[in-house]
Amino acid sequence: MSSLPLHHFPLPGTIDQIEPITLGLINQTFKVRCSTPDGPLHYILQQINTSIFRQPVAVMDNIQQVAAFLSGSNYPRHILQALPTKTGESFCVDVQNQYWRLYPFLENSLSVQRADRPEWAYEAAYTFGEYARYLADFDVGKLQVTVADFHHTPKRFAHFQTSIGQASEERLAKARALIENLLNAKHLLAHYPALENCQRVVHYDTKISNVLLDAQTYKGVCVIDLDTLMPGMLAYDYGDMVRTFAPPVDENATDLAQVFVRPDILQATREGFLEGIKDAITKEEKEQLTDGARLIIYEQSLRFLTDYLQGDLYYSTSHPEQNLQRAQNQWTLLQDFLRQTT
Ligand code: GN1
Ligand code: MG
Repeated sequence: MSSLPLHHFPLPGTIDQIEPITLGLINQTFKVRCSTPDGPLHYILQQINTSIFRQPVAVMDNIQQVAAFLSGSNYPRHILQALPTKTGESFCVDVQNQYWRLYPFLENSLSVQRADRPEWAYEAAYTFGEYARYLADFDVGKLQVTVADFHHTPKRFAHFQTSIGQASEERLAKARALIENLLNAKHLLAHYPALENCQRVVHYDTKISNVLLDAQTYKGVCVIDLDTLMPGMLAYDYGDMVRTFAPPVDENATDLAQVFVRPDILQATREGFLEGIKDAITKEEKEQLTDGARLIIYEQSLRFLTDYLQGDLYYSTSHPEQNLQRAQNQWTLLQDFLRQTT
């Protein structure tokens, strides 16, 4: 950890604690504490995973452009913006050619890992909806597509099909039943063409932990994890909210009896999102939301199973079956969502 490139940043006082934060599946993150005469200050240091974000400079440019746009509006919440390095950049590059950025840690805020109360689901969905509303006039042509075809479900399906041909016999045998199920659900892709008009600024990772909440009031404080800010459709972000808010357990849960859609949370999520975005959503976009959720849940199951069949190249895992279990979990969630919405 002594190799962390903190010397690139003009930090105050003395760094006296660095702890890893291990919740995300993609980037490496550390909480850094500096002791100063006025008391401790905390920061979030994060390495950008360049095997996934192959254009880290473009990622940071998207984040800073959106931050500048929101700063020029009357956006009512904290705007996540990287702190400048000693040379005024929004990131630094270490001796191993790794990219890092530093964010202020927002004191008195917390992130909940699960939407266990309808009020939390409402508040986080409202905050994401409001974010989209304030960005409705941002020219998406200025954003770079840093991960191509991120929610192009038909292409995710095609990768899945390819991965079946590449998998080991052992993994194929273990995944056989789920592979059949996912192949047989291909008809869901018919909803995709209506969702291909990417004219919105989309977050692309709208789990509840990506809205910091006020530690006392649980009101939204800040939208975080902006690496995937890209052009997209509102239905993508709504879909990922449904996928991650609605079930009482997360995608790692293996007790599938616990994987279902909680109707009250689903309703709070929908209401929060629609009240947050207000009249900045069109009738057509509103009609696409539920189809978007179906596709995003289906897609996540495809993505986890693809990774399992490819030997866990993308998502970090703690045991060999984990991506298969995650794919099963998401498939189970999809079944319940379809049951409740058709
Ligand atoms: C990844 O690392 P994390 O949790 O922020 C992934 C999302 C997936 C999610 C599933 C860039 O996000 O798309 O939905 O894992 N991000 C990327 O847990 O692939
Ligand atoms: Mg993320």
